[in-house]
Amino acid sequence: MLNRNQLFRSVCLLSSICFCVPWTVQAASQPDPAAMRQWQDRRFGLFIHWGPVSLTGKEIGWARGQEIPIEEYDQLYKKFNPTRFDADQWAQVASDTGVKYVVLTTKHHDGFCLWDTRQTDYNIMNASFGRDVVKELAAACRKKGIAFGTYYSTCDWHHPDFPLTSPGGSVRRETHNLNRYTDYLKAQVKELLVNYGPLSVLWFDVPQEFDTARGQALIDFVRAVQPDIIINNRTGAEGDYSTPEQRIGGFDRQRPWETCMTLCRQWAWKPEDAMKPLKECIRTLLYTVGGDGNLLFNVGPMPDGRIEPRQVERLQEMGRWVKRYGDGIYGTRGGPFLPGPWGASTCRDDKIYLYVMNWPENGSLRLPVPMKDITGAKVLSGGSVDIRQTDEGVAINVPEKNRDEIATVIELTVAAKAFEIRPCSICISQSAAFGKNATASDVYRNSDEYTPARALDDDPDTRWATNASVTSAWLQIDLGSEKTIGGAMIDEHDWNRIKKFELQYMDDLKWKTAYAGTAVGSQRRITFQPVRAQLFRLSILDSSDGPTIWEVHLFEENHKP
Ligand code: FHN
Repeated sequence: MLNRNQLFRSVCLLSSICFCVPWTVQAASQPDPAAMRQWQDRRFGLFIHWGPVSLTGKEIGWARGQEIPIEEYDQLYKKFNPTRFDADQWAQVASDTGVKYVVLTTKHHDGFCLWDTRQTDYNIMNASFGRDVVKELAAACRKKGIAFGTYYSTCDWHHPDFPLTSPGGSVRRETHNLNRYTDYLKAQVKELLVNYGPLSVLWFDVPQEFDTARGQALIDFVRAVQPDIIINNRTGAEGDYSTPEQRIGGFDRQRPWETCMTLCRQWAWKPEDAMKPLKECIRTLLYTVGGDGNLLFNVGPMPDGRIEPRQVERLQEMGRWVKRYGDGIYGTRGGPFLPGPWGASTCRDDKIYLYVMNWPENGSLRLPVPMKDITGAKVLSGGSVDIRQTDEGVAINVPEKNRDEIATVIELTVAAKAFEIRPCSICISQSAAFGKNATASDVYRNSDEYTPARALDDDPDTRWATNASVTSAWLQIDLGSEKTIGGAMIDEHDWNRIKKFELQYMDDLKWKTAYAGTAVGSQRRITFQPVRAQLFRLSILDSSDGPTIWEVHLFEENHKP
């Protein structure tokens, strides 16, 4: 009895031999919905960047013609003999890490192929090593029940037909043939699909010279060979999902996305490379899944074939944490509470998982949902949870001794389907200005990155900024309704440019002063005679240069700043 893989390969082989299936048959370029859902449910993958360049400790592809002369780079494979490569060991590391899929660079921009390809001699079978790495790793992953996918660089600076060459594709070849190169690329991709498939994903990259039409034709070609494959957005066309790189994507439940990020600094092996601490690794995963995305976390194995022991250890530490709290990671959707300085949340069916990373100074976290919707709460990291209704929603707290340094995991049971709760933000500052409508007299280059809203988002890493040489400016806050405000916190960038300011409120259509001051500085807290208004304004009357503010918090009279 053929298993799925054998069946898939025999159908491909049969159709390509007996029925001459026109490989260019027009196929739907949309992903199979079930396959897309399965890809999203996996949530966490391991990216592996490897090749003969690991002998040098320099960056794969980019070092060619840069730190390493092209002729020298292209001969490295003859010395490449990773005798300690053990695909089962890599698959075990993947399993220990808690990833549900692996993506290996089968061909990076340098054109070297890690499988037994018939399209070029520039491949692993002609290296000292002489073993089919893709075949061994695909088999080892499947043995572990881990989905296997392949990275395949759209650009190829080694191939004589590709228009661009090293360094970095910055040199245009005098003679080239993009159509012939595209045929080469398709023949290789078909080898990967037919001989090593079915693949979970085809991860294309750096589509230099590939316009949307060429990219979409490539997607259709791939989907004609394997209809349920998932393809990223780096063929030149949109593909099935977006790929924010080295950063966590924004909250987005509409279009699937996957953050790809390195555990160290370099994608390929680099001795003594800086490695991310465990807390950062796990919070990266939590913020990613909390945003409804996947995380593809990268390692660059050593030239002897091992994944560096300290990196294995870090991945296994991650895996132990993920193993404990995976219920809120795999098979969930992001939200309903938007990621923020407080933490992140995921949901599935009637469950919401809160990953609380920072608690408000004065205790409870405020969830902007009615208490009646919450029928249960438990701390997965152990201990008790206090949950009660307040006039601003549900207040939730966990005793300090039960809080987890990386994230305190609270599982809420709700009356409705959690995914249907409208996504909303959680404020940890208790500021009445949090998330409110903000306008300003000046915004640095009118950039979204520096809008006045950035000063009301509770995020200490975003700020309102103004243009250079601006010496006076204002930031106006509309609370939406009248509130009685008796305190504020203003956190100025440490450039400390502000020399004179007022906190004003609108009364009887006139701006009046609630507080007047000189320098602001870092996290300046002020109290004043409470005033009742809907509109408030930070009016900067004198500044040595464009003022810039991390946060403005307004506190109602019964809250302490
Ligand atoms: O140039 C590559 C880089 O080497 C690495 O493969 C990353 C992974 O997403 N992609 C390209 C840079 O965007």
